[in-house]
Amino acid sequence: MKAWLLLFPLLFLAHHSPAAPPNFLFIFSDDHASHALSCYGSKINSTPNLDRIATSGARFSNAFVTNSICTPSRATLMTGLYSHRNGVTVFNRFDGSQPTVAKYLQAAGYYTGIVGKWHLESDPTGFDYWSILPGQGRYHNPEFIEMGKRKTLTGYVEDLIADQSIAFLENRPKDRPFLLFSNPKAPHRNWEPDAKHAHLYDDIDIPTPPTFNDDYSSRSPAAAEATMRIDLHLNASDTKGPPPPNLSGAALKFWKYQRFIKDYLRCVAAMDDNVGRLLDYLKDHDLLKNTVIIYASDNGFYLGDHNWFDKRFMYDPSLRVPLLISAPGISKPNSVIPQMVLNVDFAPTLLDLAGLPVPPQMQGKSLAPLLRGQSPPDWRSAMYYRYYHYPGDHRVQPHYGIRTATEKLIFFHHINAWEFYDLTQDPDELHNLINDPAQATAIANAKNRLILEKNRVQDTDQFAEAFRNPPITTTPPPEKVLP
Ligand SMILES: [Ca+2]
Repeated sequence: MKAWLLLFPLLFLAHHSPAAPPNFLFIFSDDHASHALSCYGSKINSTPNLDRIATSGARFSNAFVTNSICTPSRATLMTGLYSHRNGVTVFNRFDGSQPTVAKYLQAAGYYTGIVGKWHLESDPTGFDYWSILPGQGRYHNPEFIEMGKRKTLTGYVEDLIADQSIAFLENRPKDRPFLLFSNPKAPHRNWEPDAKHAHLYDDIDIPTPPTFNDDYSSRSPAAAEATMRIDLHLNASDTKGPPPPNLSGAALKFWKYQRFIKDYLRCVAAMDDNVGRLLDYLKDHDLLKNTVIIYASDNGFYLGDHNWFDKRFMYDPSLRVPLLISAPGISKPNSVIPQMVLNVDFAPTLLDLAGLPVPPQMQGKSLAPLLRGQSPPDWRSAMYYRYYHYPGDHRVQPHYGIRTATEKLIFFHHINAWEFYDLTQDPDELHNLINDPAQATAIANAKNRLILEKNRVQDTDQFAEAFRNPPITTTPPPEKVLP
């Protein structure tokens, strides 16, 4: 056993508050964009059960991920570390010998479990019980790996994940707090609905997003290179059959969008129903009063935004994720928290809410002060992002950048191309201002800020030097740099 793990129960005793530690139900879905939840103002669907979490607790209106793709985001959830620190930058195998939030909570006495999507290739560690989908898993009659043993279950994946999650809660030792990750597969590609929702939206057209016809004209070449366009790259498997032969141009694109978005939203609806089952279980067993409920997605998603499906790019539709937290006695009902929060914050938050110390290697911050309604004056005002997977499935150029409340700077380092967006004037990120002379000072400052943030999170690989090549002539803004 690792030395840190041996020490941890002692640390727990030292820091443990008099109140009983809370249970945790963490629902971590796959590719669910925040603009497909009604509590986030969705114009295209309704999520009544997810909205229950927002109503009883807090909705974070500026939650972002540090690498918008499945496997890396899951490694970050477990470790509280950026991809370059936990070793999972693309779809590589997670080194399960690392400290994780599950191990820390398990060592402190929690009964820990994970059901559903895992997607970290190595077997889960730090869990007393696990039943995971192999890889991406299947929507219908899926196989699970339960504690190392494969089993095939009959039914729809979202129902089966909720069934096993409820069984975990039923069978848990009742004298210990629990940590349960109940991780949906939905609404990941290729968006296969269940029979119950197969005809939802049959009689209506789903509206297209405002950036549906983005032509990428002001962007770097990276956008045009990506192979994730609604009109060009949704295939017959995605649309569940070939298009009518008489369609072309805008009409064909609209047809493909309808086929994609309706199935996507049907999968969301099935997931939302099962979130309701879990919430009902907690309610019926008097567990709501001492269970922290968290809902988040591993990344956002382009729902036709910029003529895309999928994620990866640092633009807001995939950078932003839904994050709902109901923490009894801590979060305020129906509250909205505007501060910039990241997926590196999830693990520290769980440990802090459990009354445990946040281990020094973790790179995120506990969200507990924000849940209490506080506004810490030193809260982060910029975030660092980095994407690695190229050519991958969709030829999205690797890039890194920073986002503040008002600006976004992106560097596609393989092709030495920059983009800069003024989010106050251009929230849809349609006008790349990198060559606008009026923005020269703002861009130079943003480049300096990018260096600071890159160093702050200790991302110091070979591309750091490539990045330093552009001349930087202005004084960096005042910034506290961590050692
Ligand atoms: Ca995902």
